[in-house]
Amino acid sequence: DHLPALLAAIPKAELHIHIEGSLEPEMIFALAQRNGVHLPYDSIEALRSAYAFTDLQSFLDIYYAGASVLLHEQDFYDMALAYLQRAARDNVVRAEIFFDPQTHTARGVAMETVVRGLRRACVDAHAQWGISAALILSFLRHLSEEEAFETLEQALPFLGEFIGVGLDSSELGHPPEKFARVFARCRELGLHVVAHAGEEGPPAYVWAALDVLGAERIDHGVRAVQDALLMQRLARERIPLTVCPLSNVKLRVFPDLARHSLPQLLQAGLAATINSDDPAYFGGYINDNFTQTFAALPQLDARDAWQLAHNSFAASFAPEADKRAWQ
Ligand code: ES4
Ligand code: ZN
Repeated sequence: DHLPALLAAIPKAELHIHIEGSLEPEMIFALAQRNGVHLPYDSIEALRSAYAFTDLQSFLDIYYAGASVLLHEQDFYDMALAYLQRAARDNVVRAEIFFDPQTHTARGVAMETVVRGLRRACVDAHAQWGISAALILSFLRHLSEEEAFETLEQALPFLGEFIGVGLDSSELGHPPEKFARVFARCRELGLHVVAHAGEEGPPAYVWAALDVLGAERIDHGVRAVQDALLMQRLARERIPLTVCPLSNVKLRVFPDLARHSLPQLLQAGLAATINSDDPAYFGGYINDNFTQTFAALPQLDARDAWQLAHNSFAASFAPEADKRAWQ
């Protein structure tokens, strides 16, 4: 069967990756040592064995603890460069990378430290491996809209350094409406707008992400299959969904890959893409997501693979000339 080799070799864009979720346990321990940060785990193995998630919140608690080792510009640079090198190996030619500034500014790390380190990695990765990379600032939805506005204020000096904003963290109880005004301001500033919706939350959160926030893409969105009218709209308007199959199984959105909604999404003509979300925590980078998903769902074939890769470029915020060249 040649499908796994094809899936690995196809050039693709990764549109849903949290850079803090690319921190491998080895790098968490190395940075903890370098920065003198105490970790509540005795070893790399002890940390890895804590990666037994039952839902989104149980993951987020460990993910935020892991990010506590990031203090200096060089830490953010090392993390992002390692991800981009690994992504280039998977034939990712374009990466649009989420970062969570509030996770760091809350610990006294300056916005400038975060953005400078991540941007320098994007520039160097492009020079070394030809990969095109851009940043998306993501607001934490479990925090207040006022805190999101403060974060936007801190990011204004760096408007040229990121291409858009997103919304992540604990979904249930934190609907898109909570951030209507800050997202309106972001749109006025000319930023692209995306939002996590329909991961653990209901289809109503996907509607609100589109109608209240003006989201151009929906991150996850896999619960849209529960709403036929929503499916029609997503298909008609070609609104991309950045799907993360291994994440969805680890966080129990689906019991296993064989019962993932991706085939239904593609069948309905939606612009779905495959992404890794938090590869260090969910057991695989983007090609692992492709190969394991296709192995579990035999109805997916080579044409679906080309469609998914095509969708990833069509959905990207890269310059149109680049998108044409990649497609
Ligand atoms: C996330 Cl899987 C997921 N969902 C929501 N927020 C997140 N932040 C990092 N990974
Ligand atoms: Zn995500």
